[in-house]
Amino acid sequence: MRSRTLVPTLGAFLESEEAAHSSAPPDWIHVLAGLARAGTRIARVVARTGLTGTLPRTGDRNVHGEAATRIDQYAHNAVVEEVAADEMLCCIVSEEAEDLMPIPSSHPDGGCILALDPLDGSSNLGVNVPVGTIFSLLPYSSSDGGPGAGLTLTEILRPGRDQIAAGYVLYGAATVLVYTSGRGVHGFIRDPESGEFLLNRRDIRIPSPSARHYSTNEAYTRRWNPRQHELVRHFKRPPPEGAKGFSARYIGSLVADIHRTLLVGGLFMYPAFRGKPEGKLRLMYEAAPMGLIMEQAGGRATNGTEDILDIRPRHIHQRTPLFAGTRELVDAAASHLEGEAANSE
Ligand code: AHM
Ligand code: MG
Repeated sequence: MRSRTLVPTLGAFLESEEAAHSSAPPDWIHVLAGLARAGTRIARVVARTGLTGTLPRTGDRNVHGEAATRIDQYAHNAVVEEVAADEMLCCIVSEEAEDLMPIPSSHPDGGCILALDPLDGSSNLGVNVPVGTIFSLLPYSSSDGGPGAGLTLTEILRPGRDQIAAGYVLYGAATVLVYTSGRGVHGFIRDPESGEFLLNRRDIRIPSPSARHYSTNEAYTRRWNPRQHELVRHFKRPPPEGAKGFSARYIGSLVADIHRTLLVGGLFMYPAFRGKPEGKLRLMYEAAPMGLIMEQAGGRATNGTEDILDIRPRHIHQRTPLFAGTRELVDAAASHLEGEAANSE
């Protein structure tokens, strides 16, 4: 039997593997450690929502000194508190903050941007469905240079390909942390007894052959364009003799849907449709980090046709359609969707 003490903690893994092998700036491990601490705090509050409703009675105050009133705001505050002192960060982009949040004590010569969805899918909490925190770390180097120069938005609106690291914390039956810094994807489970995140999966690869799952909200079918219709019709066709047909899976909570897709394979889709011409999910702190995770695990992510990681955001809260998962399924979707503009309603 494998002794538990031999399983590396997140801290030990970061010290040994990241410091030795990653091309990310060495200090980034402090940011990840801060995100793990915030994840622990958020997990505790998420677990109590059944008792307290979605209003945590923590007495915490938000960045403006106001009492925290919503669990998403609590999650945002928890992350900011845990990472803000890190000299590596010059600003935070958060789903919970309309504007860019500069960090006054930032590294004077540049630093990094943390893009963040503090608590994605929180509307699911009332029914005990898993939710998650999504993060993305991008480099920032001010071309105007130096302290007091102010943050230059064009330096912040970087394509996902520039990410130094990305990942998520999933608050489910277990609290799971998954990250990549461009050298594979690693997964940790939080041990409720020791409070440590323990290495559970090193170098995660989307399995091949993968599960034949498609994952989308089919209630929007009537608003899809003809190519999206045809794609899903294709998945529903009877498989050739001896082959396995498709099955559907959709939780409606991005981190949980992506985590399943990462571990067993399949195709997650949140397309654009009539009424949501850019889809729903946010590019900088939802789609791009999941795109890097997928690519590092041997999968792919697109907006239907174009690689998510190649898209440069026009503004910090930009939305995008997202197709992510097993590479061959994402590719198949892209060939079905090619030219969809010409066919859309
Ligand atoms: P949120 O940012 O308001 O929490 O919404 C994001 C969530 C994702 O977790 C999920 O993939 C998607 O919304 C589900 O949307 P829909 O209910 O339209 O299927
Ligand atoms: Mg969200």
